[in-house]
Amino acid sequence: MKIQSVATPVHKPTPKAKTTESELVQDLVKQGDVTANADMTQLVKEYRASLAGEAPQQGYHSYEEMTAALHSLADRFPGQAEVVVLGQSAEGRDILALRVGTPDAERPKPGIVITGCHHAREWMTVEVPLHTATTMLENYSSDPASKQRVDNTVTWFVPMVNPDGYEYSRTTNSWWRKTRRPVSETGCPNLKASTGVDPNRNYWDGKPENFALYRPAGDTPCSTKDDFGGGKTSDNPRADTYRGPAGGSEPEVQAMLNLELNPANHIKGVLDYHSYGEMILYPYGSKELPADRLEIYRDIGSKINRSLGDRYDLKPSSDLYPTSGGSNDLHEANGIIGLTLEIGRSFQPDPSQIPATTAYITPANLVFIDEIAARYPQS
Ligand code: 0X9
Ligand code: ZN
Repeated sequence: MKIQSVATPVHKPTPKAKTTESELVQDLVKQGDVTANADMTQLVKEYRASLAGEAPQQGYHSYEEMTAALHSLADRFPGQAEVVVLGQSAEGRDILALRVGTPDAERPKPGIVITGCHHAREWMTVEVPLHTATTMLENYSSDPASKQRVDNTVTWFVPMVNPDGYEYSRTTNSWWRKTRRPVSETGCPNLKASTGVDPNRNYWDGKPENFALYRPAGDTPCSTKDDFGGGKTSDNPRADTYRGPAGGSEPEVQAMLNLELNPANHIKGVLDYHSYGEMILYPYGSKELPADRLEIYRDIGSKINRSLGDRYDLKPSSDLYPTSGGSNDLHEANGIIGLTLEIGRSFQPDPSQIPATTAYITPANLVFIDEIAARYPQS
């Protein structure tokens, strides 16, 4: 008997005619995908796989698998962890946090947020928060330092801030960066509708005094000619760095700000994972940090860097490239320590790299938690 293979239908974008290494590099440069510390060979390999619809999705958690992993941790450690729904994405997926540690309304513990996957294609950034949460909980009863962290802080792990974009990147176009909301109302007659907003350009807390962090002076609405950072924050809905039709317009950003700025949560630090570039970035992306704050960021940042073998570059976000509407700018403006870690040297390393990468990065999270706990002890 002949056994017929039943292949799962997968979407394959039409491969481009141009396939030489140098043409792919040119594409990547033109698209703004080549930044500091790129592993060009690996990046080109990933891009080529993306164009052929062959990105290595097996091994990275899907949204469903990530959801199951968080619930499994909450079930295994009911006294220490709980799954919390922060809000819904544009396509209606729950944006999930695993809250590790028990809040104490009488004597508030410092709140910490560790986020991954604002940007859809940055797959490893989902794995890092998941792995750190797992490690902290699994070591709870054997390692006094783990127990102390879990007991004395409340850490919210949000592995997938942008679940719609992530699933689209995993299944359809692995190079996708933004969210997936259809933006039909751009608010600008001259700008055509498109899909998706860059969530790391959309942050604004609704406070007039912080509006310039979303749209700096001189950047005119509906004009792409004066886009902040030379286009790295754009009013063009088709751009990969589209800031959205208004500050804080996107449900994913609203979900995060509702968590982070709610006084009841006592959030003192946010560590936001991105890829790639082996960098530790501190605010601002859109202006300069005052000296007293700079000192704190340099101190925490260098301790994180030590935990990474001093391999990372510690610098202001604006040194990478200036942007507005970035998460950390709004954290800093609200008195929260906000750092970005750009991990790795490409977007989608082979899944065989996941265990080594997450093990290497997890100490950075533990140092961050310890630093926040030391600076803002339980009151
Ligand atoms: O552009 C971003 O949002 C981040 N880089 S990424 O390649 N992951 O997209 C950098 C965020 C840090 N902020 C600024 N550079 N302003
Ligand atoms: Zn990113």
